[in-house]
Amino acid sequence: MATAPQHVTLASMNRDVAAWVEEVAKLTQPQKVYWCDGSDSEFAALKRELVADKQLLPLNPQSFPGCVLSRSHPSDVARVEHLTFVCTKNKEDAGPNNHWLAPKQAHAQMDALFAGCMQGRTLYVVPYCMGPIDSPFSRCGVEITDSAYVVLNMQLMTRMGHAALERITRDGTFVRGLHSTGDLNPERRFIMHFPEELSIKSFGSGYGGNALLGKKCLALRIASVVAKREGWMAEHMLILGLTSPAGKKHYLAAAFPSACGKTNLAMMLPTLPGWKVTCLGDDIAWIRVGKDGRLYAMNPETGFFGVAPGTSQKSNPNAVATFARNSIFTNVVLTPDEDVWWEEMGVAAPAKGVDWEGKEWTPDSGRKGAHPNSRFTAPASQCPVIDSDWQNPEGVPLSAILFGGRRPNTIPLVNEAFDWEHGVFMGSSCGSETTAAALGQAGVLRRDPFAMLPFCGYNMADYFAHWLSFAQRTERNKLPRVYFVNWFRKDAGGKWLWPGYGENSRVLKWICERVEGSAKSQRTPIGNLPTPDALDTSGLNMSNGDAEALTAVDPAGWKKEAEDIAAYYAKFNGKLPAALKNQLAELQRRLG
Ligand code: SAT
Ligand code: MN
Repeated sequence: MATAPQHVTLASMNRDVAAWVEEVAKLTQPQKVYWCDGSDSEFAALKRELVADKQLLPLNPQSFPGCVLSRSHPSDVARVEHLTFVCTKNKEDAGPNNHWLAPKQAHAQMDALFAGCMQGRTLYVVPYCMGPIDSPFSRCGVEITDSAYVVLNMQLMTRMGHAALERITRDGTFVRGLHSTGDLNPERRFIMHFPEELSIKSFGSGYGGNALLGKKCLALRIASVVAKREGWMAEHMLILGLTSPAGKKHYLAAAFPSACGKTNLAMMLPTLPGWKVTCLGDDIAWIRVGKDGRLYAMNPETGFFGVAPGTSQKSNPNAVATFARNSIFTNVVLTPDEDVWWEEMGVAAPAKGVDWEGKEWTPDSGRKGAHPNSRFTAPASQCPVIDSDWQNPEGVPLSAILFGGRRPNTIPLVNEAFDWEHGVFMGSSCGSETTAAALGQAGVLRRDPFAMLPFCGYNMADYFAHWLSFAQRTERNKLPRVYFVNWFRKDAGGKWLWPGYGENSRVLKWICERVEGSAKSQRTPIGNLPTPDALDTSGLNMSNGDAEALTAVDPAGWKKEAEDIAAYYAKFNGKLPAALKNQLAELQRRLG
């Protein structure tokens, strides 16, 4: 670990940060305070320490060089939405989409938990920058944490350390994030956001979205509030580049709820010959109107925090290459060769191994070896198809925005919005079956507008209005086209109708050709759908019935869908923008 004189240098760089660190240390009583400089040597040293301390297990240096395995507390495996709060002066500002507490009460409750919680532990000071250090659109934070695991993950996921602290000093402002794993007691676990003071307090969890405060807490919940005020957008979206065989390139952003395949789509290997996908980000996009009037998207992160189960050479070869070195695996199986394994990895299960809870495990034990929400943390720079512009301080111009979710029926494979307002309507009515990424029952349909339900830091009705406002912020023809996609349709027997993964390039191709004005579509009551011949299904051996089911309107299903959206809209108590009410009424009228 770095030596004391260097800490003094970092600590003396910014008086505001130092004063806050001192105040927190007084409250939390750590054994020592360590300022992170973000260097490779610091990362390596910290990893060595944790390995020596048995908090991390080193993996096989031949097959997974520089990689480690972490096991969480068995109760600490996912985001905890019921324990996540937005604390604003007025309850109405947090909206029906957030749990709310008055700031004063929230601070009192949290400070009582933090009092003395770092005794015997190290307090790490983690200055970080979301977005390229040199981008005017980036935002900085400082996370104080007592978890070295969090420090390592922050090092992979953000621009962390010395350069970030310099930028904070230049900016004169930063988001304060205080985190402690506490005693990991689920009864004493809360994630609180104070958007009006630009601060976050998180206690009792070491899990990604609860503990890596730059990610969902800053880059989505806090940033969404700042973005509303400043006229930009903080979105739960991947960003990808799509290049056609003719060499024409378009950038797309896509919002899907957690664990619905954003990482897979973001770095997909297209099956269609001549098409190329390059990746700019897999989870978060900050979007603003550029000088030319188009919407520009930037990924504020530097790594991928992806779901492990289901990630294989077949489903996502680029992810497999990305996490092959210098990565952290959390809650997966350890094999006797000190490799990692998980369900649907595309590799035979080891005859015996150690499961995510650290217990001996065999494939016939009747339980999963890896937790369904087990994760890899890997540097984006190692992605074989990382886009050359992924760190462009201006971001990249978007040609299309996609929304999607897990919908076994009714929702077609791809549907193009008539215009911006219709696209916002599509985003606002996103629904998806729940997954293991959040605690709770998986597999039930819930409305998850813009895939932002767990991440929008203010009243969702105001958020809808903010989205609508972009039609006034630039010329309409400069706005990206909007699409709703659904890779998850099933037939009556429960079989997937669409092969997904690399075959999704067929849908991207249609979208790309629509943007360029060359692909055919048919106007239907629900949107513009591909004509039967417009979607390239060559070589898929799909039955006509299946192809038809994927791109046809199911009027009965859609009437039910519209009713369900109406019921959802009712939650917004008259605050819902009129444009969306009209969109719903128009849809119902078109359905007859
Ligand atoms: O744990 S995270 O919130 O970062 C991942 C996710 O649920 O999207
Ligand atoms: Mn996510």
